[in-house]
Amino acid sequence: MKTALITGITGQDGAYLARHLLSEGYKVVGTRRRSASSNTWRLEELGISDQIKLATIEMLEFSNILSVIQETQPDEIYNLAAQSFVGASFGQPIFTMEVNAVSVYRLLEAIRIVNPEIKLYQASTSEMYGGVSADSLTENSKFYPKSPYAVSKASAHMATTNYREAHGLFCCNGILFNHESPLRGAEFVTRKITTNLARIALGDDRPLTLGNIEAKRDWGYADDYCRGMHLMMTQDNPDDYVLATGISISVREFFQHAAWELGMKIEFEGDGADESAWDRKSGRCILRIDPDQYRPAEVNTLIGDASKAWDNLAWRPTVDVAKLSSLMVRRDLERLKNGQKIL
Ligand code: NDP
Ligand code: GDR
Repeated sequence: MKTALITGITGQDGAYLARHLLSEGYKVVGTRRRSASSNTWRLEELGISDQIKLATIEMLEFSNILSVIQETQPDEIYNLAAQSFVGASFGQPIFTMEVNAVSVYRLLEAIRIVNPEIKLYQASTSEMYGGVSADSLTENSKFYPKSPYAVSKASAHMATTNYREAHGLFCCNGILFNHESPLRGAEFVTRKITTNLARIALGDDRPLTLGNIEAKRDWGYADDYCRGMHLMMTQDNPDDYVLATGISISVREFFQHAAWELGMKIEFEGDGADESAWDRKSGRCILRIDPDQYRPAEVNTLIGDASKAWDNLAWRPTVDVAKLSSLMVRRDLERLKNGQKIL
């Protein structure tokens, strides 16, 4: 039986990846940081919390990382732990760099010390391309990070490649475009839209507020992408792969898809920061623009080309963005109807 160590098990991807690896017969050890209250709700929602051994890792502590790897003796490590919110990284650049970039060195060095045969998956991101204007981004596209988050991830990406080349470690960068699900953190824009529209559909008349609704993203389904992470780790040779759907739509369009799913009839009024959206069925304003949500530097459009993953890994996304928005908003509606707290 192989053992996988997943850092960041309490996040969206940690939950789906853990479920996938369990179904593949792995023993899964998941790491979370110390906290006064439990935040394992995603593992509970997927019904796998009792099958995972939890360990505590604070990614800023080298000795902590080293001792958990020594105790666990994993075959594979999936490094998902990160300060993953782009918006917050502008206010916490040094912390973001420490957790997302310097900690990858901590992990790589710990692997070299404990057992250089341990494989590493590093959670890289389409944000590294940031300001590159290209119709379709591949593993060979240039990086142009537009936030401290993107700079930190580009740095971690290059460190991972360097350890593969310099020390012969089996490490892969998964360059994943945005992937969402009903387990997505509520601060990310897709889930912010679906939780708030569900609340509004149940009668709450406070409108949703968003920042730049013209930003376009290539949104896929997290479960598909976590399957792709595992495929990268089961190849004969380590390599980097883009995972994306190849379709990009705006925040405005995602909002429309989710609102239509709830039977709303949307009309937009005004421009820029004065724009609003109305549900003509209920006559209520359901969206206002909040300039405080604008980012100091924005990534306008991202579209990925996952041809390499299609060809080498036989990886395919199974859920398009319309279906994704529908399953997210329906799940949030169900949660609210059941009196569940939105987490
Ligand atoms: P989440 O934000 O949902 O999860 C991040 C995880 O990292 C949480 O478990 C969090 O713990 C943990 N964490 C944060 N800081 C620390 C720390 N200092 N020490 C230990 N653990 C820490 O992210 P996702 O699951 O969405 O993403 C997983 C990874 O993939 C991240 O690295 C992200 O940057 C990257 N990525 C995500 C994409 C996406 O679209 N989802 C796309 C491309 C890359 P806690 O619960 O305590 O906060
Ligand atoms: P992103 O995701 O920055 O792409 O990073 P997010 O959902 O936060 O933003 C996507 C786009 O929506 C715009 N936007 C808003 N975003 C948020 N969060 N809240 C708002 O109110 C709002 N209004 C408009 C943003 O400006 C942006 O253009 C995610 C994270 O998961 C990263 O960890 C990951 O690396 C990338 O996806 C790929």
